[in-house]
Amino acid sequence: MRFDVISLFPELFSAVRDHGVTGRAHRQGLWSLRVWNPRDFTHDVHRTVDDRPYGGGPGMVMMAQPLEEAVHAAQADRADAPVWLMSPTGRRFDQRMAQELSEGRGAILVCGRYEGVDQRFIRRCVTHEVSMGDFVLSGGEIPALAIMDSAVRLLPGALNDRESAHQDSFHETLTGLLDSPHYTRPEVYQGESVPPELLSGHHANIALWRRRQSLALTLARRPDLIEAARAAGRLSKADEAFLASLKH
Ligand code: 9D3
Repeated sequence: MRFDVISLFPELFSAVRDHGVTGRAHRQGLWSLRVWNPRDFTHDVHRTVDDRPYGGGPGMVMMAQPLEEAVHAAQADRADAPVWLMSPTGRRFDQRMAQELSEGRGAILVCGRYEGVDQRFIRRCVTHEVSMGDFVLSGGEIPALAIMDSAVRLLPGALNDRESAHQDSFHETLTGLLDSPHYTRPEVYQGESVPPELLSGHHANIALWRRRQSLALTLARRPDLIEAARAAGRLSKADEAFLASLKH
């Protein structure tokens, strides 16, 4: 898999190339990364990449030409790659999109800065626009890092056996429930004990405790996921009885 990133801040991408699960996968040759700076595709002495918006208003707009030339450079030997623009007005990125991305050959990720990018670049070059959600960032770099992280960790061989034991499409798409709480040593920390169910060694009781913790947490924090699980036929009679017991 290969990612090409278009960004005014190329140094940020060492985060995903050099560290953690994605760094290890990169060293294993499971994916590669090339970063292109639009400033290197300017033709004026000031290396201008932005200008004032037509029609007025606050902030600056990224010019089409340096972005388009950077995309063309990235496309030189992979013209078929989808071009994703990181945009606050894009479709919200989710686990299904991560999964589909990980099954392909990669993408060209374009990171905007300032107030936005010239619409003619979007029309001419961009195939998808994606957002991380309803909060304001200063640019598309952190979304691009998140997208690469989410896709690379799904590549076969990216996770070791222990890391991948828990990974499956049910747990990792939003048809699942929220995870139950985790505990590790020591058994008593600052006077607070691990829940006795987890110390019992009784596997059926442990599974029941975790299931109930998941159901209660999901009902409290993400009732939409309870509804989705119910609609998908993923709640048993026992689950429904437990959920009903929480309401009084
Ligand atoms: C506060 C400025 N906004 C005025 C209505 C527009 C705006 C322009 C540019 C807001 C953010 C940005 C920079 N953000 C991104 O490039 C971005 C982003 C985000 O801010 N939130 C969630 N996902 C993304 S993807 C790219």
